[in-house]
Amino acid sequence: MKRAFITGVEGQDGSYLAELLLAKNYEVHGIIRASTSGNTANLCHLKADPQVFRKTLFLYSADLEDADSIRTPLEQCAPDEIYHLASQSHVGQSFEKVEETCRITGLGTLRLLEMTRKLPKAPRFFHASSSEIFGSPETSPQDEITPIAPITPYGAAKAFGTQMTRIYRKNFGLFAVNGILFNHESPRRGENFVSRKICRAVAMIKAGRQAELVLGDTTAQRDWGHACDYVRGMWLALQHLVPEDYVFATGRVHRVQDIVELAFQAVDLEARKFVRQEQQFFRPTDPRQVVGNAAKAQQILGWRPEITFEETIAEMVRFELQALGV
Ligand code: NDP
Ligand code: GDR
Repeated sequence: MKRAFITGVEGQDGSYLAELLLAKNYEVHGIIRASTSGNTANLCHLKADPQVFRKTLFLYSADLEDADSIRTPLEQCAPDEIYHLASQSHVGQSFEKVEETCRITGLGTLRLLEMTRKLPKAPRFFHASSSEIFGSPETSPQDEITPIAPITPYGAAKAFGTQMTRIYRKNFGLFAVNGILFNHESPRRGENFVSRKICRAVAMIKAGRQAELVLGDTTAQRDWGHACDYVRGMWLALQHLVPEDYVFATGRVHRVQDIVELAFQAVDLEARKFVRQEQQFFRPTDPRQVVGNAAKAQQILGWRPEITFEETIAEMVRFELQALGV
């Protein structure tokens, strides 16, 4: 039985990855920070399962900002694979919390790499890197050799973690991999990310519990996939013979406005009657031309996204309606 250690296990990706690994007969160890501010519902079903919780799934309270809190469970677990997903992951918030973002997302990654290197038997290491490392790139689509040129504090922190992961691979011989992940969504997405914010608001408006949806830049474009496809990519990346970086993306680009229209259509409402824009949700800088080329992951790992943008938004709206009993 393989053992995996997941940071950020209670987040969107961490929870799907835990399910995937448990289904593959892994023993899964994950850390959750005591002062969790996010979605604590993602692991409820696993914690409630007596066949799983504390049998094959073990959870620890630990914080990336406190190296000692991580070292103990990491050493106890002695993992075969580490999936490093914990992060201050909100790009907009990174403009307000610049230093905190760099400490958690940048320095936190370095701390974990250093601890990993010192384990008696170094495990394989996956770092959740991001398309944000490319900023607003001059070439499209982006791939593994697109220059790193972040334009947001979050992007800069991820760029540091990405480069450190490469340095530990090259200089210390660690089996360390960057998955350069483009946006991916699901019903488990944090509520302040745009896809979830829209789908949740649409359900609330349909239920008569909310009057309007207030957004920032609805012309913004992203390459949006489904989280389940991306965690499968993470696992595949660590099974390959040699450690390499991979872009995970759909190669298709949509506007925020496309999510708005699909979500309102799903409940037979006219978007223009309920949506307005407000300055507070616009960002000082926002990447443009974000679209990934996942040809390398496809060729080497046999990875390709299976769930479409349209299916993802439909699933998210359905989930929100069900949660409200509509
Ligand atoms: P989430 O924000 O859902 O999950 C991140 C997790 O990290 C949360 O559970 C959070 O806990 C935890 N965390 C934050 N700070 C700390 C800390 N100091 N110590 C320990 N844990 C901490 O992100 P996703 O699941 O969406 O993304 C997973 C990873 O992939 C992240 O690193 C993200 O930056 C990256 N990524 C995600 C993409 C996406 O589209 N989803 C695309 C590109 C990269 P808490 O509840 O306490 O905040
Ligand atoms: P992003 O995702 O910044 O790409 O980071 P987010 O869903 O926050 O924004 C996507 C785009 O929508 C625009 N937007 C709004 N965004 C939010 N959150 N709220 C709004 O009201 C709103 N209105 C318009 C944004 O300006 C942006 O252009 C995600 C995160 O998961 C990161 O961790 C990850 O690294 C990147 O994706 C790739």
